[in-house]
Amino acid sequence: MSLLLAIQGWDRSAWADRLRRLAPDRTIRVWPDDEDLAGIRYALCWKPPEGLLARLPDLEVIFSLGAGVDALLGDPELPGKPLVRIVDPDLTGRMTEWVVLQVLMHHRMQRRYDESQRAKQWAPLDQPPAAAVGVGIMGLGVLGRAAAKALRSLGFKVSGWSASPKEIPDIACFHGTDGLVPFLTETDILVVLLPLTPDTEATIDYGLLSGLRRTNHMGGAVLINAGRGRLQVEEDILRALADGILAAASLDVFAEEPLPPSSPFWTHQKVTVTPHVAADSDPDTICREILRQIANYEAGRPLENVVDRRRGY
Ligand code: NDP
Ligand code: OXD
Repeated sequence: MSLLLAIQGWDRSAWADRLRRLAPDRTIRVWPDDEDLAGIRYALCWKPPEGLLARLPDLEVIFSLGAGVDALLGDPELPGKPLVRIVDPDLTGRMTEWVVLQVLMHHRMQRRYDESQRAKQWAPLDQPPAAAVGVGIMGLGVLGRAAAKALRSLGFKVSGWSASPKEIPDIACFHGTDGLVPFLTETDILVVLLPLTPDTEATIDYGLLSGLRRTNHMGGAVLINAGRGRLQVEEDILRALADGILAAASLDVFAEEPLPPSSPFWTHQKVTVTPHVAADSDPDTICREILRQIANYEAGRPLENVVDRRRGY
């Protein structure tokens, strides 16, 4: 019985090498090199081609190599086997780093100091403390909570928004449609860490951005999105930047990836672009985690972090 690696968009040889080294007693097949799909019990996937998993007659468990499962759930032929996603301290720590980096860059007005430096201008700006700034996190799951706690420990006024009610010490928690407006009203810097589902698609639109607080030292609200590109309406972000509703945006994810050369985000003065790297899946860490889960499963213990297909995350 073997494992299949089905990866698009990442370096599959790095994953295959690592998995073979960590599981020398197992047969590792790699799509598309291996054509024989019989005998595969476990599929380890990142954006596999649609319909591939439906062709595995012996499949028992689908493992996502990332935290988000929108690409897998978007496969109309996805088999109804358990779908397990990544929850791992390494990935969580990487996301926390990226979010804290972006929040501090905007709060400390680093982009303006970069401009001053290039112009050889010694131009100090008024700097309020973190406690004067509201950071609102959309999505209080594994990644949102960790980022919220790190930002709180830096002194920011942190709030969060989720589907169901939450209680997190020192963090103002809002939920559902009714909680959205009060959540936005207190938010200068909006951090998006939602999963992409039919309910969350295109949530970040002009109307939502207009609800953010803009009377702050940054000259407007700030949007930071590391969730998924299709959560945001990209032309609405550009309009909000042009209208001064948004002072700046940091975007790690886009509706089309890689971001096409024609995208105005590349050269926009107020936009920071990173190429979907906020929290990379490290092959060594993730393969170890999946092999741990497989060992548990084969010992009759329950799988962890199984996706609730009804909710879509
Ligand atoms: P979780 O499933 O742990 O958390 C998701 C959160 O979103 C939950 O708090 C959930 O609410 C909330 N949520 C979902 N739907 C809604 C809705 N309709 N309204 C309000 N809140 C909602 O996910 P993670 O924190 O692990 O990951 C979040 C996302 O981050 C991933 O799905 C992926 O898209 C993205 N990601 C991006 C990476 C990158 O490098 N850019 C890397 C890794 C992940 P509730 O708690 O009530 O269920
Ligand atoms: C993930 C990602 O979902 O890297 O893990 O986007």
